[in-house]
Amino acid sequence: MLSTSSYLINDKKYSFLKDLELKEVNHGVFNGNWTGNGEITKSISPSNGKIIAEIKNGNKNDYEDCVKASEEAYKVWADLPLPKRGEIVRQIGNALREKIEPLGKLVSLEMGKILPEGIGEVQEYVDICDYAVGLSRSLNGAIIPSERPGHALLEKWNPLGLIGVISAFNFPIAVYGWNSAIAMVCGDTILWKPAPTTPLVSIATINIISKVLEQNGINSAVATLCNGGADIGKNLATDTRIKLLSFTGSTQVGHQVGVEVQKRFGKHLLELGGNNAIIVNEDADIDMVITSTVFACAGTAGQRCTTTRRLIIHEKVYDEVLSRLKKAYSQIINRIGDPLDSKTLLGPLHSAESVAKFEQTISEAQKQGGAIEFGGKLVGSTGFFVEPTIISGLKHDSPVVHSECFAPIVYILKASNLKEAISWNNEVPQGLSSSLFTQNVNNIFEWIGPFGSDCGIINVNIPTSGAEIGGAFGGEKHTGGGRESGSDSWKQYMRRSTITINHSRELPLAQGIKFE
Ligand code: UN1
Repeated sequence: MLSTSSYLINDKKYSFLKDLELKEVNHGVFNGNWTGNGEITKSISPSNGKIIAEIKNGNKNDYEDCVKASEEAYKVWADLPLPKRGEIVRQIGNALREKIEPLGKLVSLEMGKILPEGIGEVQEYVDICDYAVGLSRSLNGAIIPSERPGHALLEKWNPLGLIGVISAFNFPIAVYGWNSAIAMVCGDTILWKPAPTTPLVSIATINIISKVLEQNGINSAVATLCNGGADIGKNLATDTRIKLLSFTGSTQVGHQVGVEVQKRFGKHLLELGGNNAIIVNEDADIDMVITSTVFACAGTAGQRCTTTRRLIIHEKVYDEVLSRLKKAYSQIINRIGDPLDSKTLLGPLHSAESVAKFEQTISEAQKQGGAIEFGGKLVGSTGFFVEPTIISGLKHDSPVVHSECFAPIVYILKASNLKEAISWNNEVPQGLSSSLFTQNVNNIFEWIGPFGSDCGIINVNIPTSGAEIGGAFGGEKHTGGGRESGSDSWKQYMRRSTITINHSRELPLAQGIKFE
């Protein structure tokens, strides 16, 4: 029998696990019932490398059962009035609110981000539930003027059916929340494949959702779960029963997913890598720059897709920004530690693999001419801790500057004017998030205009990370082009029907064509 590791069960510090009622912790599959007949996977704590729990993944049959159960649940779910589905999502939001503390702690324990960020992530899910409830009473179609007498031209939105969500380790709950809360009110059912390294968070989340569904007499296979590896991902990509596949992860894997889904003319929503820059113009408020930069570069140990990886500084303020930034970094270096500890500002990287990539990138940057201004080393001998790192001296188009490494490494670049800085912002393959710090209104409009930032997210006087749920989240180019969360992202979870109704006794053809 597999269970949560005894060191956790017996330690008071982890008593929050009881609040999450992780009774079936060994089962990584939910198809209306908890099961799992695949290989055993281990959940590891990034703070100490110890095993938190062992989980039974899903195999091909488990996947098949999830699809069938979800398709069955769809028949009833899609037929409910939208506000009724909104009411269920409201209750899910409330159930998450009640468990925000233990769930946030579990995110910190399993993913490694500090507790305020773990809780913040659950808050993002709560927020999107509220947003989805509003949507359930406002999502509407259109009536378009028809050119023919006695005809009505309408646009109506219908659910897609079963959708797949593949989420990444860095936001093990929020990104599922963005997708599932919106998809649920839209009338879809959802099959979730979480990152292989954050199974417990997924189990705790589905545990909460399924109880709400069951309390309302609804088939809980509306939200199914299949933990597993690349095999389950491949199933989702190639399966014509998955009407939309929402994928968050690397550009490389996302590219393969996109091609596979496209081969069968399925829909995909891709949230891939970023290489986000903050531009500090000569007229920037430097106090705001420093505070924002520290959070955007070192927050979440550099593991957000919105993390700032390039700091493009006007030559007139370059020295000042660099020296103040180093001072700020020297304060966080004393606050590296257990993400569940309230004093910690910088938690560990997520895995041993992430640490290896950090080391590789540092040595690559040095080979390409980079100088370490701050950090660059591993911290301690247990867990996956690294120093927040600042690297100068690289060319704006060095290969290492153009690639994404999920670690707290920022490259600082000296630009001679805003035009040059904007062209550097845009020259990378990725196009997720970007920020400009300036006090000049003309610069702001240049930045948000057709020749400004080419990213999906364009900020002014705030960092690149920390987007609100109300806007559409996503990016251009190698970031994949998808948009999820707020604004009109809901349209991706539905199919648009253009409807023409002839309510006359005549049969006029469009464009005035006569065919008699
Ligand atoms: C991600 O890194 O995959 O904008 C999502 C942010 C968060 C979401 C990040 N609200 O930083």
